[in-house]
Amino acid sequence: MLPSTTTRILGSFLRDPFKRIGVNMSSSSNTGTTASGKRRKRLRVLVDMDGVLADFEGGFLRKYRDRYPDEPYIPLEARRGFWVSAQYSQLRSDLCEKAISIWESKDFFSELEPLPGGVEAVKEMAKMDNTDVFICTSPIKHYEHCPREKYAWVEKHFGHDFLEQVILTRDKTVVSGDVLIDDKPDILGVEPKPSWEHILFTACHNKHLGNDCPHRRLLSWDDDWRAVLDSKRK
Ligand code: DGP
Ligand code: MG
Repeated sequence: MLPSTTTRILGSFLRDPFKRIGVNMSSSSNTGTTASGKRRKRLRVLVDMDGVLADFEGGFLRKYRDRYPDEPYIPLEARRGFWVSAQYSQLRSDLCEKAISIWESKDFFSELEPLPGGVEAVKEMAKMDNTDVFICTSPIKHYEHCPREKYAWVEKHFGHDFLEQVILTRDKTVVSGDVLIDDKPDILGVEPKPSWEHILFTACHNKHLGNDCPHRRLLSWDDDWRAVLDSKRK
């Protein structure tokens, strides 16, 4: 009898052998073929999760107010700066820890609501010719719940197979891609020249940034993300 892991792996391969082979071959060469038989480079799109697909800010504020109803809070219109804890600590120093306690709690990441249109857009991208899509997300360092719940969130909204497309990293500069759609204004890491163009996804904490921010923007998933992808195919 085969050991159960072998049976499971064999089972998933037999369910969809051609898709898996096709994905692996095309990804490794990073090329596709046009109707005229010419080789064409595949586009690799990296999509951030918190603040782009999952409503981190809305989920945080709701749970913070539920847990600390008598404490002051920052409405979403007044959010400034990427780090939520930094702004809460400016409001009152002890609120920093209270803010952190919210996203370190069990079920915080798995219960985040999807941001409007994001899941649909990524599903559409993933079906486009010559396009590989990955969800590229930084887990918090308090790892008890966050990494598992991020996978659970992707499975719930995209299905089990899409777990193949998840990249968990604290340093997105070392991940290669053509484009990274992300709400963090400054994405820094060990690689000074990442391969991707950063498209800044508008969020409550970054919408006031003007010329300080050099990146092209996606205002929401209603904005023309298809045109952004097309601009990178040329
Ligand atoms: P990403 O969206 O991949 O850039 O991930 C950033 C994570 O950091 C996301 O889970 C939101 C979270 N975050 C937001 N504000 C703070 C903060 O003040 N402190 C910490 N530790 N994490 C924060
Ligand atoms: Mg983000």
